[in-house]
Amino acid sequence: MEKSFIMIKPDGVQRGLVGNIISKFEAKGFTLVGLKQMSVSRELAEAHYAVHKERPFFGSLVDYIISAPVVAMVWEGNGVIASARKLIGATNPLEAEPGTIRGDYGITIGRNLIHGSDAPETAASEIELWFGESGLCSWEPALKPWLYE
Ligand code: DAT
Ligand code: MG
Repeated sequence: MEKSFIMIKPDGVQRGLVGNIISKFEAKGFTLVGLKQMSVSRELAEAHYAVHKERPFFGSLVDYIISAPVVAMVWEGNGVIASARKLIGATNPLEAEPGTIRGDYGITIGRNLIHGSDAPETAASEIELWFGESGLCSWEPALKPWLYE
């Protein structure tokens, strides 16, 4: 079953939006299989954003991610990677559609609330990076929304 790594960034936690954000994924019908609030080391933040290490915003991005706890999650379900990106909205919250998480709650790219994996390969490597040691809680919901299409 497809999985995506989703992280509520420090601004989402500081603003008390954890419940609202989790609700959107739950209500959509995806299955939560990993969840932890944690402080992030500089090493982990740099590894997570390694693809952006040559970009001018890399330093401030890493400083932001390690500035306060995040909520790291893994959500499971058919099509969850692309669907989560739609729920999250465009990278720049000013360009994100109303109804999306960034569109509803954000106004600046430097505080855009949430991360979501962008492809199956990145999802697999991000899940390994963030949950490799603690592992996931796989379970089968009694009600499976994806079977009722
Ligand atoms: P996304 O988080 O939508 O996958 P990304 O992978 O291109 O976006 O960039 C990772 C994060 O880096 C993004 O959530 C916010 C920050 N970022 C991206 N482009 C930026 C820019 N031009 N200026 C400042 N921060 C930026
Ligand atoms: Mg990205």
